[in-house]
Amino acid sequence: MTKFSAVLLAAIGASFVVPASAQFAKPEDAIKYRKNALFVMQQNFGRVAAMAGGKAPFDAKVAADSAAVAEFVSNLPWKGMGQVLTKVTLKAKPEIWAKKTKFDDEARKMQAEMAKLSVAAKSGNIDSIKVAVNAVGGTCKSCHDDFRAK
Ligand code: ASC
Repeated sequence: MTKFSAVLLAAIGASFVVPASAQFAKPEDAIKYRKNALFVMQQNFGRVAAMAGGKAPFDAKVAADSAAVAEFVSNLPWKGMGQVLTKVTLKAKPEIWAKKTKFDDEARKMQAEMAKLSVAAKSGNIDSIKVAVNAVGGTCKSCHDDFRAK
């Protein structure tokens, strides 16, 4: 390995240990990041929820794949919650940052239920999927009631 590539590799390695707070070039990027992650999660969860609610035909493979994506993406939005921006109107209420422990707890509960949904979807059992979809939906609603502006 040349000295140059060693230095390059070290720099690449270092870029993965930058703290979450330094991850975004500008606050707007953090907002875009969390919104887009929540959007991708909702699209995938919504697809499974539609099947569970009889609004879409049940396709076990699509359900399992979608639930797996929703589970993975459910880990992502929270790194983008570091910033409070006052100059733009957000659906995210200031209470998120005032009651961050409660917010984080609600986020964790959602992730836990989303992981259970992913397991249920892999099993292909529509009844288990229905139960898990309702549990996830409950955690979405609870957090929105507390922390999302209407
Ligand atoms: C969804 C979605 C939500 C939740 C919520 C559950 O699909 O976009 O915000 O489920 O409606 O009550």
